[in-house]
Amino acid sequence: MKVVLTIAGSDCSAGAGIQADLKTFEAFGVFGCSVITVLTSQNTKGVTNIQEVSPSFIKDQIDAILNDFEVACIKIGMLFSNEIINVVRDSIKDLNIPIVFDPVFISKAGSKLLNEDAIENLKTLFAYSKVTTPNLYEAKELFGKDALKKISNIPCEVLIKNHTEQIDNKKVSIDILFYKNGQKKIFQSDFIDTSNTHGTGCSFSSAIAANLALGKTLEESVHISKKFIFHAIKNAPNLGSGKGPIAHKLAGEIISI
Ligand code: PXL
Repeated sequence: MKVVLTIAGSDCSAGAGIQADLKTFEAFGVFGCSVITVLTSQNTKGVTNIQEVSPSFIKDQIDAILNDFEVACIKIGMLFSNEIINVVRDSIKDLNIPIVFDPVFISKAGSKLLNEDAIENLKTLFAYSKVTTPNLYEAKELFGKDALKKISNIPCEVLIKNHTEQIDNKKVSIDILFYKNGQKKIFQSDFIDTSNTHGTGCSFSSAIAANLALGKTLEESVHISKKFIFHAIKNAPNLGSGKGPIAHKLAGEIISI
């Protein structure tokens, strides 16, 4: 069985973060391990508090996994502070394992998940990543306001996740994969008008990590993961009064993984 490791934050409401990553890994039949960087208290309405795990304990968690498991892919999510970015970078920089790096800034409910002074430091992780997966807001912060048109001089592939466009009077969800060689590939699905989007970003990135671990190409992984997220949103259980969680297990069954 393939092992995938997520290094990310805990969401006690279990729609996003580590919990969403593990549910996604389970749906794709890979074994998920989890290193927790921060604890968040939150629900579908937003984040009420954040507690950082000490850098040395984050290192202990990463070492414990890497000293015992053959990890096929790593997903990196919420890192929050410079201290956490630094310890994660030190722990992964010499590994020969593909990394899906989700540069988490903000939650779907609008809560801040990264300190302002850590944005530049976050970019140092691109050099160790196979692909980074910002949403449009994060992409503009990281690469400038023209990010959708052009991404250049980034040492990994860049997937800008889920922006909406109007095509032929129909709203669609678009993801754009920018390759290091300048080529790009566009993925499209129908837009679902819903508030059940909590954890869609985390789950998309962890689905890509699971598929890379299973030996799929990046393009195949993005294609399957987009389909997975579409069905997970479509079948969301409608929980909470804010941005509700999605249906990981059911989506896995529907796309018959
Ligand atoms: O989707 C970004 C994200 C990442 N990590 C944690 C989160 C969220 C969004 O809510 O809670 C822990």
